[in-house]
Amino acid sequence: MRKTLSVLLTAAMATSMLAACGSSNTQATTAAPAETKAAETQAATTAAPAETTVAEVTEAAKEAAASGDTITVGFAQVGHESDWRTASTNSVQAALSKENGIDLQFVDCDNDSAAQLEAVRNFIQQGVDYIVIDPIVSTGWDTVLTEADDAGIPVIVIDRTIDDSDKYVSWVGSEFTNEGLAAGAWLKAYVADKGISEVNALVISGTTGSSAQIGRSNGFDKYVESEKWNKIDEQTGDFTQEGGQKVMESYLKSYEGKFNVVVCQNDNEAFGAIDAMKAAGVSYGVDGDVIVISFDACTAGLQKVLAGEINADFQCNPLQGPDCLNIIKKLEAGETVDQKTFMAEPWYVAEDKLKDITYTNNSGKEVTEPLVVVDQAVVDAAY
Ligand code: GZL
Repeated sequence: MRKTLSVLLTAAMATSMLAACGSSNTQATTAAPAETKAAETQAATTAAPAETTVAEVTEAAKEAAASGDTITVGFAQVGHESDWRTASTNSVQAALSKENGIDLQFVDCDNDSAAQLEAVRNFIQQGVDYIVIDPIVSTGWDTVLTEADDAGIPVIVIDRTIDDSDKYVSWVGSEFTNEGLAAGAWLKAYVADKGISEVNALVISGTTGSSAQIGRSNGFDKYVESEKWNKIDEQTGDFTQEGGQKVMESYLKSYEGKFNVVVCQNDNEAFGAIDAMKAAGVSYGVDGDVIVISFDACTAGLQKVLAGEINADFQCNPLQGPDCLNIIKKLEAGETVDQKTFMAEPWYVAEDKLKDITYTNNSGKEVTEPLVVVDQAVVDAAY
């Protein structure tokens, strides 16, 4: 609120001057209506700068006076493409709340990288105190992060990574390559235990160029190479259920009867792939012909693991809200913050056969990690 008030005052003066000479309408347009509940409760604003009225400025001044030191945070969220994303949005909005002294400006960028860059530029123009970004893709960021840096606005990155700039104060998220490596290590142990000699795998990948897609693909591919598995095809389902279904329908046309594993890079893609296999009469899961591997381990995903429809689900933890708040509070107190924070993420399986997996992780360290057999209590505790 500190910066926003001064910007509002400036904008109000600019608007009244423009009005005097017949300015064009700078009315804000709102982002694509967010499908997530949480996003609906928070007015989603977007790229176009809002038209500021004197009344708004007075209101802001009144609010700022009443609320003392409210911190304004601009959050450019990927979109609303998955159950995981809903949990991520809910987590950030619950933590960066008015009760916690935060005025959150939320923008649902609807999986559109250009809109996300524009949203960040608007936050800079508004003069927010902090910017939080979950980057749709991992490149194309250095210019706008330089602009935020020049404006003295700290940037916090959550979930996915930005790989072509280091102009942000902290990142909290997942080691996506380890997720892919763990999936490969589990599949190696699982087919050995089942006496399956051949792996003919199809991959439905996430949003192309997102660090989640890059990491999961790279990690799993290490096992494709080392175990000499046959990876028949890899196409993007864009982390959506519709995408997963469409890609699996296409795969069934081309490869029915020729594959025994499908790797879906998130649960929503797995739901779509399962619907397509069910419609085609192809059996899948614990008692089926096709082993189903998924990522995220959201509640609905773990329900399908419990039902034996998904054989293994590698969690990706979306609950970065509290970390975001903690980082902002530390920065406000002039404390240093960790540059990188990795989320803890369990690996879930349908069958009580393998106790753990051992693999060399992305840091080159050999690790042994437990496999959690899903029961109703595990589902009930999911995010
Ligand atoms: C991963 C996250 C991915 C999830 C998908 O951290 O960015 O995006 O795996 C989500 O469900 O859409």
